[in-house]
Amino acid sequence: MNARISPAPAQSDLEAFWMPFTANRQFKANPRLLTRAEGMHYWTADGRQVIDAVAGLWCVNAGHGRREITEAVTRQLSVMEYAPTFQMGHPIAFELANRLVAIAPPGMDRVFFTNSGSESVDTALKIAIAYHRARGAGQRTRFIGREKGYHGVGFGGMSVGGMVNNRKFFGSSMLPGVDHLPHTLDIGHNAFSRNLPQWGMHLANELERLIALHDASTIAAVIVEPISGSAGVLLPPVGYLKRLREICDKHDILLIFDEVITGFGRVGKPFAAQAFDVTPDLMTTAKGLSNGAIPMGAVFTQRKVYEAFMQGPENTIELFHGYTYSAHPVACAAALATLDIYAKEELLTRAATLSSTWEDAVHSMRGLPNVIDVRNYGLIGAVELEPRAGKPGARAFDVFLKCFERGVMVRQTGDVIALSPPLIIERGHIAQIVETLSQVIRETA
Ligand code: PXG
Repeated sequence: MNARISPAPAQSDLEAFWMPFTANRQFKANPRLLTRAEGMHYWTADGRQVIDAVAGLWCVNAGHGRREITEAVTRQLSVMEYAPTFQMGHPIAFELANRLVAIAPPGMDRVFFTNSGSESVDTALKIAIAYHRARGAGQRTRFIGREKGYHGVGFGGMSVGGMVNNRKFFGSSMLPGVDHLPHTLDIGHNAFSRNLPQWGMHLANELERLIALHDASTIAAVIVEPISGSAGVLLPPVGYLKRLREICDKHDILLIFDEVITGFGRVGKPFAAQAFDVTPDLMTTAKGLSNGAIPMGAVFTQRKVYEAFMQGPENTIELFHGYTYSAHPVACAAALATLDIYAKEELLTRAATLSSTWEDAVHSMRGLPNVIDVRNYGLIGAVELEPRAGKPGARAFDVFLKCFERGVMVRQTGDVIALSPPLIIERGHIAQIVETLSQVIRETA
């Protein structure tokens, strides 16, 4: 049980908080307030139980209210609430890095800690540029991202990202020299594919075209999400990621996988790199790392990346980058307790065990009114709806609202309903989520 359950604020008390990625006025006129969470569920301020079909925001992979995490955090707070990691260290930071390396793809055995996915992305981009510089290729400063990519909201992540609304309001305040691959969603060819779509591997060859345009000698790294989450679950066609890896290798360009969503069991292996058998040079993570309980992120790198910095006199700082809260002891304690739960309950592979049940359940929504595509992989699902004429996103937003009223929290992005439940989900929960969502889609004109 949570120790503190806040009373619901009065409507007039909602003004001061400028809410992120939210229609503030619409929300504040009709707030949806969560006050307690346990297992697969939230409870609302008015006492309703709501099943969590999105793991908070793709982060609470081990489910809510995990006592082991609460106890680890409480213990750490009482022993040492904070310690710096600039020219100082504390033991559990090193322990956590070692534990993470043990589940990481082969060779990815160095870890840089951050506090969020956005910070992980900006860290990885900076490491990529500095890596090339350290090797005498300081002219390699360009990045290649992808249309519809989401890499957080820092200036770096925004620049390599490809979600138009996240970019257009900020004018030309982007990193220079960024280009974008085409995205891989093609409903014409791939509607209702199960797992990875067969069509579209050739889209990776667009990277060769961009390299020919800019010249490989100017490009530091390619960054993609193995599976795009925020833009509405975009899957990599069979063979696509391997092809990106081959092209990057050929041109000495670093490959960054943004695994903020796909990391920590979402796709049936600890990381998508392992599920797809493609190892990047850098991997950005956050969210499931600490089960969402305490903010934390981590960038994994291949040893060769780290080693490129470990040159020159030993008393030089090799990377002029870091955060006051890098490897915050309380976040480390939360992450260690999270990893213990993942190991004990075999949660990092549970999505693979459940994926065929999950796949059948989400694909049962094919044929419902306005459903133009269903996509799935691991414990990720997406239902794409035909947009209402002239009102993009409105139909899916109505579906999201009605689901919430009926006790199911889903995520809406554009005309897509995205599902990414905690990995502790049971078959009965899957049935409840899909039944409610199906009923609501049927009723939503
Ligand atoms: N990279 C990826 C791939 C992400 O999905 C970030 C970076 C940024 O992480 P932070 O911790 O800075 O938010 C993300 C975040 C959604 C949704 O609705 C997705 C995210 C955040 C909020 C909502 O799909 N992903």
